[in-house]
Amino acid sequence: MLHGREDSVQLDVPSLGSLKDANSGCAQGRIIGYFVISAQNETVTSSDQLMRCDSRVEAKRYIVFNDVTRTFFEAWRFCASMGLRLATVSSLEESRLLEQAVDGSTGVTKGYTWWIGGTDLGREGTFVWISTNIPVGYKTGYSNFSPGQPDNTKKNEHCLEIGRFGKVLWNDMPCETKLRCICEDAN
Ligand SMILES: [Ca+2]
Repeated sequence: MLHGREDSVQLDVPSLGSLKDANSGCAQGRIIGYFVISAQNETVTSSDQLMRCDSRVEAKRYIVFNDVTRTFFEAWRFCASMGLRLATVSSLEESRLLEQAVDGSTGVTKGYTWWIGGTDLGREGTFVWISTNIPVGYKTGYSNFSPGQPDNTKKNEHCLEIGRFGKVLWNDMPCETKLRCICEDAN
């Protein structure tokens, strides 16, 4: 996987000018990493700029979709089809932002539940954000499960929703359940 990433970088090495553009927009950390690899053949200054950018707080926007219900994997692909990704939540600050997005969304009704991007399908009890391949709580320890969750009811609950046991508290649910979903734009 890493090899593939490096290949893709070499196929599209950004010019110094485009690196500066990326820096001014403060692209998400994952992409900054790609640029740093390819920047090593350019100048040290571009690498330094990108590192400073990476240390900033990422701008993140949650987009709540209330019209159509989808399975977890349908929701995952739905977000990707718009250049977004299924929501990830890595801090209390982000969880508050998520709550604001839900409260401010159009057509929201009491009892609605939404997929976010966590799943433990790979290994029971170990949740990963499918959107970023980063383990839930990685480096932050942050999680926001409802008390008693995840409970893996009938040993068939492997995807994360919010809304069932409190507005932004997490619960594991069967992945084939059809729910509304929340995407994010972290660029
Ligand atoms: Ca559960």
